[in-house]
Amino acid sequence: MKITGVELRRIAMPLVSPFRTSFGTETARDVLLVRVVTPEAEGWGECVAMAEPLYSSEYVDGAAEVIRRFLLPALPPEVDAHAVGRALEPVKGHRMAKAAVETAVLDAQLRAAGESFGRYLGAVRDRVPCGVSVGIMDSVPRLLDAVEGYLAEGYVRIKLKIEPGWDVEPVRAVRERFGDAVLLQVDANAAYTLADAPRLARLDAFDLLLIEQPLAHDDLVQHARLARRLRTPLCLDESIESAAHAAAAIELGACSIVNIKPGRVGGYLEARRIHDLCRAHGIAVWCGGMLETGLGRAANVALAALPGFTLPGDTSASRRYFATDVTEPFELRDGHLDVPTGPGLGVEPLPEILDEVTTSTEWIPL
Ligand code: OSB
Ligand code: MG
Repeated sequence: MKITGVELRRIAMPLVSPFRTSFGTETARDVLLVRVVTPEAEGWGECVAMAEPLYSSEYVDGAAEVIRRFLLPALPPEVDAHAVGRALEPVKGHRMAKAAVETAVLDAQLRAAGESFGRYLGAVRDRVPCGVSVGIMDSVPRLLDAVEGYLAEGYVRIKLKIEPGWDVEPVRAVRERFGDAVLLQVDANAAYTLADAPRLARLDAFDLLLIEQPLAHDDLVQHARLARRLRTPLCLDESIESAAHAAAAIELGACSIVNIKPGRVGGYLEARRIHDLCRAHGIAVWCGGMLETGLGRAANVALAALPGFTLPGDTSASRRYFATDVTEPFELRDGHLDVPTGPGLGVEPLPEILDEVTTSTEWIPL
């Protein structure tokens, strides 16, 4: 495919409620969308970088800059999704920026070929079970109300965000109120150190599916030490930036479960490699999220339909995040989302809504 040009579009998406994690509070998503235009088709890629470099070192202004200044100029005249990864290899890091470009090219390529993301990636299911990530709240009663609402909507698994001072008590309260049958897990976003091992071991009493990323992103060795001191399975998110990181984590015994976020690892092709590697090693994976709009969500849901995704993902319905999504909303049916079947992402941005939320556009001819 020959790319005519690329549009970088920024949209502002208010969240339905503030989302607090150990690294900060989000009240709106500032999203960078990449639209690749070719003579045959257009493709969309949603960049998952957040406004500030708190979850990882990437941030949305930086991603836009690296895309316009280094990534687009590195693309060869003829591209497909695999060629994008190879061409961008010399640029170190910036995986969220690279993922957005590769996803847009893959979407254009698949739309031109009439093939869906799910089919291309190797989906084996037509719908996926959905969990929900519940932020840190001001009080335990507020948390219980939020969890009650999500369970009533049909979510099949609850993830509680935790941090020092908000861990054992909220977990105990949710277990006491909703019982042992609820699939429950926690995510610390790197807020602890190995010195907190005794505190984290107290979570063993609550039969959690997993503890996600308790320690720093660059500390696989200490995660391996911690894993040996906990009964609850350890899952890594921030630490896994590539298949090579996943291989190292598995070899070290730093985790027994991996949260795969395509944006964090440089795209859906690398995400699939991680899935394949984990599957071969008996490591369960699930699909994480970065508060995506319907565009990013469509591809995540397709990925989550691969055979190794044996745990429910953070692939929640549109209304968990936004009053109005930029695509037709993803809606929960019986705790599941349907995998889109149309060409490419299988969803389209709704032009009027997209225009309403757009804060800037930039056209870059190639
Ligand atoms: O650590 O999984 C995380 C959202 C933003 C950044 C990091 C994380 C999250 C979530 C929400 O937990 C996942 C989602 O529902 O999209
Ligand atoms: Mg996480």
